Amino acid sequence: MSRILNIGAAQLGPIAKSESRASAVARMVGLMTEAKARGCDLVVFPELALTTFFPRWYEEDLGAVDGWYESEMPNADTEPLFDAAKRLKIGFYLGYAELVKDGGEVHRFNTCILVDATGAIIGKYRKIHLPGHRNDEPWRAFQHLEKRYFETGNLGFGAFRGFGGIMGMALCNDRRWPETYRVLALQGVEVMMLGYNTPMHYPPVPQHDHLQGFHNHLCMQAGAYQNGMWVVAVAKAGMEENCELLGQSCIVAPTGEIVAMASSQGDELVTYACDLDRTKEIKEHIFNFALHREPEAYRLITATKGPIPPA
Ligand code: ING
Repeated sequence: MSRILNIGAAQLGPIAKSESRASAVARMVGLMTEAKARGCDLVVFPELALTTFFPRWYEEDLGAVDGWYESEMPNADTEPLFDAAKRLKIGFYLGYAELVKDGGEVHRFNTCILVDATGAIIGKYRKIHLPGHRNDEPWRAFQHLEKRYFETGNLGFGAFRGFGGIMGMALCNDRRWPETYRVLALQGVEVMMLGYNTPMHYPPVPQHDHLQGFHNHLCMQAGAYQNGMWVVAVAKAGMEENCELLGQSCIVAPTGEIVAMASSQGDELVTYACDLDRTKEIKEHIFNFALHREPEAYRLITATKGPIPPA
């Protein structure tokens, strides 16, 4: 038995600060069209795929950054993506900055959605692991102000039935945390999709800069194998507003093997015929949760935020 899901990882090159959403959307519709031509059922786009990575600049007044967010989805700028999904009969994952007006309050999230081949939004996720910092840190070559511009996601790590399987979503820094994969796998997730914007230079620990590609794949290969899921990870890549972003978008099999990877720093589609039933080789054997997990021994994982060393 095999349930083949043809997935496209649609990497984007840089999006300039001055580039319109219409331009970014046109690039993505082009990749979606190519994905359909290659037989894809689903295409995954990066995190914050509609605009440049705006958390690299400090703004005192949050109102000054509102222009980077979407307050409706779909909207006039993104409608062409939904129309293309319907016309081509292909689903997509899209990362974007979400602004929510709730009564008199405004909430800002780093968000992604899963849209099916009819153009319906069947899943939504708001980023839980927000990296970086909250206040201006001028010592840095560039800022990473996700803790300033976004609230912690309030939808949890959700699983969604679609595309003949159980799908899960994450965003960027989430892929570095094993809890992300495990909470999704405990819901039966067979495919985890995520977009990322990862600077090659990490100001607090520059001696790791040369390891960005290694750490990127290390986390996802481990997460895929330890949880028996396909992982589809898609970069916004290249030199974007003087900040070099990691590429190497890839598709990882439940065995942990990288089966497809981008080799450019620009707009590039890589695809793979993912057999969702191959997840069983892992889920029913080496990482058969029901058979082998011992949750009683793991209580510390949710009991404390930080470590509690021995006295
Ligand atoms: N970006 C980065 C990421 O987790 C980062 C932040 C870069 C953390 C390098 C550690 C090292 O890939 C986002 N957007 O989360």
